[in-house]
Amino acid sequence: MTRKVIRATCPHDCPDTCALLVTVEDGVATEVRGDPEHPTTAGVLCMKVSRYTERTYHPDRLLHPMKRIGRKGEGKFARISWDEALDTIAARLKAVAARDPQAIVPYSYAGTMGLVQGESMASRFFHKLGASHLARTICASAGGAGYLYTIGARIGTDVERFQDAKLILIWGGNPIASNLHFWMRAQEAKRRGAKLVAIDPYRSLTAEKCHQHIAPLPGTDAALALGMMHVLIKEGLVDEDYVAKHTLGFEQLRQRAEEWTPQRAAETCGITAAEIESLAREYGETVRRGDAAAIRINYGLQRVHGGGMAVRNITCLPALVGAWRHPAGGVQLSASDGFPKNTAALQRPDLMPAGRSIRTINMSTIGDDLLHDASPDFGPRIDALIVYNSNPVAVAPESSKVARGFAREDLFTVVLEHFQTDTADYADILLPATTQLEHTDVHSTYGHLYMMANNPAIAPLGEAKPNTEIFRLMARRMGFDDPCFDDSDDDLAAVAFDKTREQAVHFDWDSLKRKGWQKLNMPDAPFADGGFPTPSGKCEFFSERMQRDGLDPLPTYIPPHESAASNPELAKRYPLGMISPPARNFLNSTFVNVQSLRHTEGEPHLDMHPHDAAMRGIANGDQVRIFNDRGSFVAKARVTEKARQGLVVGLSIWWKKYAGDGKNANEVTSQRLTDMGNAPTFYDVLVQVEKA
Ligand SMILES: Nc1nc2c(c(=O)[nH]1)N[C@H]1C(S)=C(S)[C@@H](COP(=O)(O)OP(=O)(O)OC[C@H]3O[C@@H](n4cnc5c(=O)[nH]c(N)nc54)[C@H](O)[C@@H]3O)O[C@H]1N2
Ligand SMILES: Nc1nc2c(c(=O)[nH]1)N[C@H]1C(S)=C(S)[C@@H](COP(=O)(O)OP(=O)(O)OC[C@H]3O[C@@H](n4cnc5c(=O)[nH]c(N)nc54)[C@H](O)[C@@H]3O)O[C@H]1N2
Ligand code: SF4
Ligand SMILES: [Mo]
Repeated sequence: MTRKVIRATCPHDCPDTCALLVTVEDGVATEVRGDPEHPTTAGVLCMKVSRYTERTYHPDRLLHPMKRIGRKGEGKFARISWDEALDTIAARLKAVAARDPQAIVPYSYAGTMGLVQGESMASRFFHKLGASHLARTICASAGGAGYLYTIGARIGTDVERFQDAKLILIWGGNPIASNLHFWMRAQEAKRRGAKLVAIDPYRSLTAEKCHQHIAPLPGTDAALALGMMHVLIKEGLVDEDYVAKHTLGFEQLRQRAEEWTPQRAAETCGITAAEIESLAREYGETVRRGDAAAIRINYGLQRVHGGGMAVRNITCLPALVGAWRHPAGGVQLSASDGFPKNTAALQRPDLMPAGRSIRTINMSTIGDDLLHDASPDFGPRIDALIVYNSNPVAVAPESSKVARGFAREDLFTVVLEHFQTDTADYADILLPATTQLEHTDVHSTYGHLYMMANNPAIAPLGEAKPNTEIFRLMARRMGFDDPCFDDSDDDLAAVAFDKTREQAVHFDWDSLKRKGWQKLNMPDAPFADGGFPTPSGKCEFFSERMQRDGLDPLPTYIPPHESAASNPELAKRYPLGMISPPARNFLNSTFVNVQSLRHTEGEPHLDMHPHDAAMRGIANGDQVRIFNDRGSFVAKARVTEKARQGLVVGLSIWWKKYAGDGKNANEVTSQRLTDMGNAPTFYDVLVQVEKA
């Protein structure tokens, strides 16, 4: 028997980007474990990925190209050859491109976060074709925008420092489920005497384990942060020296914060003024003592109308009190801008047809866009869609419209997938893609500071091919002869990071492949002495860029699109707020088809407060229908005080075909967008619930 251990990387859309060791026996992957030497992974994987071989060798893996033989959405396919698949695709795309290549739209997100199997060869292909651009907004662009206006780049406190903090605010995140290796650091901080505070409308697994849980109404975090600023300024907890040297607009901020008394903020947030006062005092006093106060913002709080502003306001707090002076202080939303990605080398925007402006389709409104006719504003109707690394029919908002769009008979749809997902059911041509164990990749991350390598552990299963290879073959069929379409996956990985930039001067693909991971060159406390990468070089309490973009240049509160306070008319019919954050055993919609993980989640649930349940005659375990004007879905009620009164929680994202009624939470979510970043508002939803 031959036995080897391969260095790999978890490809999933998770901040932890774990270093994996894959055991291969006689060409078969038999075990996937966490690398004990990698500092953030520390030998630990989440349940999902420790079961990785179950996913890779799943009996439902797509192993051959297929063409649709039933109705769209029905999921009936027949096996075809790669030649037939590629010939069909090339013929259809050429016909559409002859009219207008912008009628062709790529649709992809972070099924894999790899820089090679994500947007490298695929982007080259679409650039050369002159296809529409896709704005990849579905997850993080609202919070990202708020952070960028304030701090200048998505750089923050190193996750490896959090154990040294004395106070950690876990704000809009559920790290036990979705950021486990940060939670391990927070636990270590707790053992060393730190206090952990969760700020979350739902008593999540994480909130249950923190010392304190503050439960604001969804979409009101911006007001909470303003109330904290009010207290910090009024009680003299501001670091005047830091503010004078490294921030912009304090005087205007002071006036704005003055309006946000703890009473006013508390009313907006549905919590008590005392909670806001004591949180602000504890935060300010921790820093004043010379200890570290750290904030981990996660994306849960920015999936609402004012999500960008909420992140912006929270991001002002560390500069106000000087928390950045300590390497364990400050804030982390994302670490992604620490990585000097060489996007131009990977994606080759120079291949785009010269002198033509190309429209952008927002992935978060794909429902409306697929149903849109040609118009001068919109451009051509979407005639062809190529989906990879994403499952829009399950994950995109206002799903009934998404499904109607995908069902259009005149739309040509190609899906590259591991499994026959809800989206794959609508494909005209379905292509089998390799998993992380079968292909090469290189990774940046958004939760730690290591460049990561993924070596293939096993040969591709069946006739599966890497995304890169599929786009190479499609390029050849389209007659694209630029030599860049011959680049191998190793060639692509070798140019992934820009070695002229300080953070990655030591990047070398051959050695990274052998070692598995390598930390970026980054300062220990990134903003201890200011140096913010904003236009002013300061943390911008006042932002001219925001003013230019038509936003309030100062921290403010933007109410939800749908809440009892902001839309009382709608709330008469649909009185309950609904959020649908990630379930622990799924990763977005990935893993829902892995039986052991699905069985752990059970079935689609809806958590609701005993009072809200009793008013509707609903008992624990009843099947309930959740509905609004956009649609409805069915789930099993769990009557629990984890959901605050007035709020229901449906952990997600279920494949529709595994739900009793063939629907999921996105039936009721809306396509309305956030205040900045054009992101979806998944957690800004009003519904009614009744016994099914
Ligand atoms: N197991 C698992 N891990 C995952 C994922 C997964 O699906 N499953 N998804 C991955 C992806 S793509 C992402 S983007 C990250 C997301 O990871 P997180 O940012 O941690 O986001 P969520 O888990 O969506 O939300 C975290 C918490 O935010 C709360 N929340 C909802 N609305 C609000 C609000 O208005 N204010 C506040 N303060 N809190 C609110 C929710 O109740 C939830 O408990 O996780 C990644 N990791
Ligand atoms: N209601 C509700 N909706 C949400 C959210 C929510 O919290 N609530 N969260 C939102 C968020 S944060 C996000 S990020 C999006 C996520 O939405 P998506 O990015 O669509 O994520 P997944 O659902 O995990 O789907 C990824 C797909 O990519 C496939 N895949 C993985 N690797 C490869 C590969 O190498 N090649 C190919 N061809 N395919 C591959 C997987 O099999 C999987 O089906 O969903 C959003 N939707
Ligand atoms: S999903 Fe996240 S926690 Fe789980 S192995 Fe991957 S990177 Fe690590
Ligand atoms: Mo996400």
